[in-house]
Amino acid sequence: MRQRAYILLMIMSRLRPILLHTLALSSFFCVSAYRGDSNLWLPKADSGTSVEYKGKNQNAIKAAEILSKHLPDDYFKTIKLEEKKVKGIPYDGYTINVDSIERTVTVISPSGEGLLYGSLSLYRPNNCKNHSDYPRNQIRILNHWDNLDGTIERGYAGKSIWNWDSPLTKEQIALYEKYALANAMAGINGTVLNNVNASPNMLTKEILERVAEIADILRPYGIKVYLSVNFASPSVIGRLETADPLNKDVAKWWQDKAKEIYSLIPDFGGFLVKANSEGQPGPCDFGRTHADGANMLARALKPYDGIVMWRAFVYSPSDPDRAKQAYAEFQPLDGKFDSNVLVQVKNGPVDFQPREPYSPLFDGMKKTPLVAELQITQEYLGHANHLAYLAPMWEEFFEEAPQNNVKGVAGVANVGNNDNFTGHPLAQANWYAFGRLAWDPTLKSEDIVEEWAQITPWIDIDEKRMPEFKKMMCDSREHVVDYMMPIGLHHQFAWGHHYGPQPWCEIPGARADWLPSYYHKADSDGIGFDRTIATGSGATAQYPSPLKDTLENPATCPEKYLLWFHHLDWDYRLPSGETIWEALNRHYDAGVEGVAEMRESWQNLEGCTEPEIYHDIESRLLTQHKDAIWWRDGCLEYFGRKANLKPNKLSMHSLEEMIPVELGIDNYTNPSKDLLDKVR
Ligand code: GCV
Repeated sequence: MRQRAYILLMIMSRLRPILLHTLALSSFFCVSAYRGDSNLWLPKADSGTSVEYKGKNQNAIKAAEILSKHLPDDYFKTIKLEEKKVKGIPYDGYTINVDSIERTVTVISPSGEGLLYGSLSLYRPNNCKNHSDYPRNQIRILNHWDNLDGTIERGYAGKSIWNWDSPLTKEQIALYEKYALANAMAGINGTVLNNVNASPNMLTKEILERVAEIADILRPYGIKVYLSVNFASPSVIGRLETADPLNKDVAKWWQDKAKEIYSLIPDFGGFLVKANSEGQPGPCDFGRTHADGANMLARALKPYDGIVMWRAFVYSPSDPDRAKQAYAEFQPLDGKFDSNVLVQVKNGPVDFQPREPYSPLFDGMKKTPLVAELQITQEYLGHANHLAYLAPMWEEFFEEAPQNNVKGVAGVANVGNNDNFTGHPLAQANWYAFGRLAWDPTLKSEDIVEEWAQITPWIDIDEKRMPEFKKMMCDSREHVVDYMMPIGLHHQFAWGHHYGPQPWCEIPGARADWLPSYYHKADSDGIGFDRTIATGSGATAQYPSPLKDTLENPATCPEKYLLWFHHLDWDYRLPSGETIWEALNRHYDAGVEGVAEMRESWQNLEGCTEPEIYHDIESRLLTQHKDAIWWRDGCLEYFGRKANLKPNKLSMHSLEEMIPVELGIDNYTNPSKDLLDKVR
């Protein structure tokens, strides 16, 4: 869109003067690469402290090494690490005793991991005090969707940090150490190195040797390495004629492979498997069940204490409701998995949308340990351009979904080889918050973000400005929901790369459940997906009572999930008295307004980081603001045309302009500001 028309339209729509001012300023900013914020939340090197540790545990030795390089608190002269059992402290928990007279801190734990976590906890603000803690989940794991060619599926911070081609260089080792310490400080204890859309070549000898090198670097930091495996590996790299899990040769192939892996990596964690999903091979190709497949792999890993995390992200193209399918396929298998299998379930029943109700499998799998899968990378939340602090979303999930059988939490990583690791500098907070919530899901988003800001060296926010920073961060995800898909709308994204709105998307021959119209079902009468038992797909029946009944009735269904579960007339009135159309307008406008407020907050926070980072974030917020307007106009213009209604505010973009917009990017790319300014 041409600049003059753009400004004219802005004036017409009476947008805030601040927006006009900053949009005009924007063309002067040119953001270059910088290295300033690559230190994540790691402590600064200084004189360190004197440490006493007499044991031989590698994690405790690492803790002692870190403490001797970085002083957690200059009041204390000595830190003692003691490995011993303490009543009430589990294996990887710890307790801290402070002697203020002797100026000594003692970290006590039954394990080296506990000593490491206890030691690292001392770097959190005001944490050199008597306290105890332990991880609520045994598995706290990143899932990298990194490919062997260096690309990262849904990765927006550059290429993969893993190197598969040659022995590691000094720089790579230093990078992995930084990654490992950052993870350990957040409480993360595992990492799956490669994409769930796994190449069979991942299990070749050459690659496994590289995996072993990485595992050696991460081990002292308490981080186990895991791999995603391709279920057809025996017939691709093993040259067997089948990958049927009930075939003896296939089972033997996996047993031999496990033996080979453990000979290289004695503490290898296990396998993550995406099977019979989005074209990946799996046991169903041979008429077997997911349990048959998972158990066969689990038995190969069992002698070494390895585990299988088997994903429940499945949906066939033909079913009338994608949201019901994982439950329909997996719930009947509850109780049929071996003890070292965990079923890994995405937080919501569709796919990492800005807001989803929780997956009913968290209710339905009563006899199976589960791993809750969250997405840290922002596939559906504006990639690395939009500020969306995700802890509030995860907090909502942990509060709403039953956690009885959840033994692990997995996060699809937002880590790449960009200087700052995460593309958007503030997206580092999501990586950190993921780890902290995996450790203790009862922590509060606003406390985590304050803690993160206080320990992150490239950011310096005084007490006076902290409330503004916290508000900006904590409100950001709700703004995204508002300007993208409020009141339960979902999957209105552009085809393939999922950046920007495309409620109008039509691709000849495409799977229906990959198209926005499958989800919004907007027509001249109304909008929304009817998932009720009474008249719709019956997805509400997958939830237990009384929740089922609450969701079934539009009068009691929470507004945030209304169009997820109901198809409602345009003039349907919410309890507030608003029609659906009015409520949609209110939310979309609030989303745009919310981004304008975040930009104002960021201006008020100027000086809290070095200018280069400040301007980078400022520029990304401007892109987000333009994108929010694009989203609002795209959705309200499109739905308004269906409903024969006009948006409340004059749009800045017409549907005729927006429909032909093509970003032309792949699934590995964050669209640049210049590209977006050119095409949208
Ligand atoms: C790794 C969504 C994403 C895919 C991803 C898949 C999954 O469909 O768009 O990129 O594939 O989820 O979680 O397996």
